Amino acid sequence: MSATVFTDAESDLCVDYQLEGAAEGQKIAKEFTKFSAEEAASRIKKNIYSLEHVTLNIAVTGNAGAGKSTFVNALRGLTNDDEGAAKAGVVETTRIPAPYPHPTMPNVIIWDLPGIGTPNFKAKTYLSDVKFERYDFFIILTSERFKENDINLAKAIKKKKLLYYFIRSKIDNDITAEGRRKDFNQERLLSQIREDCQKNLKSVGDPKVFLISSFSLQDYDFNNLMDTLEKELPDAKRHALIQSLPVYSIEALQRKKKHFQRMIWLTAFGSGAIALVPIPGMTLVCDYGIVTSFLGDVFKSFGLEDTSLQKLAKRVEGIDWMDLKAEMKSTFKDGVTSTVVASFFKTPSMAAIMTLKGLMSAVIPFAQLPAGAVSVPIMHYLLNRGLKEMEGDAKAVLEKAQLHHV
Ligand SMILES: Nc1nc2c(ncn2[C@@H]2O[C@H](COP(=O)(O)OP(=O)(O)OP(=O)(O)O)[C@@H](O)[C@H]2O)c(=O)[nH]1
Ligand SMILES: [Mg+2]
Repeated sequence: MSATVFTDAESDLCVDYQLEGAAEGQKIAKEFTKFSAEEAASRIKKNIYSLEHVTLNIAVTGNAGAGKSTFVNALRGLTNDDEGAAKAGVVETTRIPAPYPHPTMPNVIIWDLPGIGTPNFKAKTYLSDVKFERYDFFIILTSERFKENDINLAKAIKKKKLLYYFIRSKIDNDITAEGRRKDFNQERLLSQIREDCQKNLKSVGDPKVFLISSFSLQDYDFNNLMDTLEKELPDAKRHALIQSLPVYSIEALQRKKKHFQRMIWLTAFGSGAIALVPIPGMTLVCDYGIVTSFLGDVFKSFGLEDTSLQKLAKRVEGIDWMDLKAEMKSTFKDGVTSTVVASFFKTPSMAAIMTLKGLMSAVIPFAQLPAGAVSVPIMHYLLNRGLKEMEGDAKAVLEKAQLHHV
């Protein structure tokens, strides 16, 4: 297949299909050769349902004042002053495990745990006191050196074969303090801190330590931490984590987009693979419920809801959230409703649809799929276009808010 016979937009699609999700699409197509069309479709729908309903419980722990509550808030896209934020500050000590559901994804819960050694939480019984079996992974924070309590906790978590990650917090403070020196070199300072922590943690093995500032997740090691979690968490948990991450930079947005691109095949097959009864007035026969819910998830996860824009605007001096909203130009700028989705789905021409099917046959063996599966490539194309439109809006918002570091 030579790319020159395609328009630019079609060539883009070829690349997307081949690079971003071909393997995923082929895997799902196999289901249809193994099971009956109904059975395969029902398995896919179950898979989508369980992804949407997975729970993720993140435990954040560490010594008093390490920055736990502030980090919990940052993960939820909140500042310490926002409504519903975990209380933080020099005198507000966390005394019991406190659950903080993510503002737009309540199935993701970030737990602000009391540090070891605070009254009622002794090292020996700490894990059972905080009900360790509840959490998918632990984050152990310190703003100085890791102490004996941190090390003992890590060892105990390891013994239970649970995941844990060390964070050295408040890195911005170190940079401000050292930045006054004439021979200041940020990279050198960061590697010194990292090495120092690792030396300090030798007895736990050779754990990675992530250097983070809760005030600027776009800097330092937060992205590395997310890369690591993406590798180490099981599929469904990863899905919940990536969807719930705040959109703090273009890089964070790209991570989400890649993730949703993989989800598109599942959604295309789940919504379009078996013949359904046509809805009067609709050109496309598909399961609109699945499609609307997917596009709605993208909208929410990209931080495009009014409430998310309002939170973002609060962090940027001199910007009203309506200025951010005004940057959004896509079909979905006012939200993903069934009416908007229906009109979006009326747009492709028949010619485009035939080209698509031809293009995608190179990746997916449609001949082996049930007759209804003819709408799968169209669904894939439209979902991808919807995703790209919303990505455009999200980028424009980030740029306006001047958060476009890469
Ligand atoms: N500069 C800077 N300050 C931070 C950061 N994270 C937290 N702080 C500040 O450190 C102080 C303590 O933060 P908290 O989030 O309350 O710490 P904590 O671990 O929850 O404290 P306790 O619940 O009392 O154990 C607050 O004044 C925060 O504003 C950070 O990343 N950078
Ligand atoms: Mg606290």
